[in-house]
Amino acid sequence: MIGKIKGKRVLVLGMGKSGRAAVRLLIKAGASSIVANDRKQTDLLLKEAEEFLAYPQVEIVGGGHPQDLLEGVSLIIKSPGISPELPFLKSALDKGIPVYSEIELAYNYTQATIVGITGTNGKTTTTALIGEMFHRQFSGVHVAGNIGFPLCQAAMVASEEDIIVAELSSFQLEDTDKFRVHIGAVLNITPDHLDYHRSVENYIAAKRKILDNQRSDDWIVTNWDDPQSRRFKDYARGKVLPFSRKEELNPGICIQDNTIVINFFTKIYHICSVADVKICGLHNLENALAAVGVAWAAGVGAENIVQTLRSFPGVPHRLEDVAVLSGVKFINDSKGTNPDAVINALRAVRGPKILIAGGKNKGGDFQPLAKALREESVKKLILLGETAPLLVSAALKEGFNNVELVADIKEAVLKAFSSASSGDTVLLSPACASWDMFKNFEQRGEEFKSAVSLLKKGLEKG
Ligand code: UMA
Repeated sequence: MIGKIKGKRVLVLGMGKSGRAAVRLLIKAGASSIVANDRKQTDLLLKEAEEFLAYPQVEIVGGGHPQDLLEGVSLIIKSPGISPELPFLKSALDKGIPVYSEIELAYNYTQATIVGITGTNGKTTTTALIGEMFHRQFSGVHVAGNIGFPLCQAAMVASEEDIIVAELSSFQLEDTDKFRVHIGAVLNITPDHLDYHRSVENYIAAKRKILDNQRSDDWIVTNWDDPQSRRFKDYARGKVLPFSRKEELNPGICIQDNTIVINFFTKIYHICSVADVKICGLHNLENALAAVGVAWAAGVGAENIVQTLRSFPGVPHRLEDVAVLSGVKFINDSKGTNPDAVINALRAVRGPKILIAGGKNKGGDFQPLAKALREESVKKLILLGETAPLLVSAALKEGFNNVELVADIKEAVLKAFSSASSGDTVLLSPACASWDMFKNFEQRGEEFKSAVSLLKKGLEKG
């Protein structure tokens, strides 16, 4: 348990978005001294953490994680992306210094109600969708977490009456202790981040921490069609509200006669037709069902739920329409960072496709994706990044040999366009993390969009 911050010496590990937000919160909470530590070189770090130079209690230490930094430290706040295998963290634990994630620090500080969404795929879309539904119904709604706005940042501005809708990654959940969500959602669980968690079991255990500390009047909304998510009901301490697009459930959110229905024992609410949901694809229908469950459990009215489902366009870098050039459609799905996400994207996009994939390896199995290539009308596979050779051999094993390797996104776009015919779709959906070639998935998606826009200009010039 973190407990009182006042008077403590706290080390914040990693000075990315979440680390910097944690330092801000610690300053506000009255920590006596704060060590802002990152492996980045000190001169670069000083530029990025410049805002803290005005605070004498903050010591900025770059260039690595030397052991002597642990002297006198009461606790460590770890940035989510930092590997738990880091020797510095092991030494801290040996010395009895507790390590918590940035979301635990946020929880320790805030009195606001937290609604949390986890799962392997669809978290960002569902979090944003729930955020929209809540915004229509309540004032004081903050959308935060893995979606890109650190929970500590939201915690600092949220009042007791406010609601924080938080996207929660396994990295964030792993180092929690007292963190509690009033309403949680589990969208689906397939192997991901195995390089970080080392085993599927550890990955699932981290996700399952969303249930820890829930009380009998809390809720867990979980995907009944997904075996791993279904199992969460066995560990639930609060009320379980399952959702399914395949089975009729009561209690539960399901589809009856093409209508989204909430069944809660004797109460039945017909929400809207499946066709009213603006975001496309079966995986997005599941995200919509989860959002309906969370919103209903929170007390959002049916009209606000329906209006949002009808108008919500999706989030950037998730099946984002970019352009149509000479009849060829370009879609940016840069956030498709594991094989399952890409299979979902391929299913959601109709017609022949040219897939651009590859990036940093997270230890996933590419064989199911390779198998789906032909089934989902992929004409050609264009590969880049660290995993390109692995993807080539997975594709060849399935007898798919229309594969081409490229050096960067710009070349990928040009090659894809020259191989495409009118009516085809060029889909960037990498199945891998971006960190081998880009700062993050957003940068990868933006480079894709710029390359498409350059191509457009070239075509216009003739
Ligand atoms: N660092 C060290 N030592 C190390 C490793 C890294 O000091 O051994 C430093 C780096 O130099 C860098 C900092 O740690 O300065 C980066 O920390 P971070 O990777 O935790 O990144 P943040 O900028 O804090 O962003 C994090 C999340 N990043 C990850 O989980 C990898 C963001 O999720 C999140 O939006 C943000 O906090 C706010 O909550 C991104 C993500 O890719 C989108 N998430 C994964 C995913 O969705 O698959 C889980």
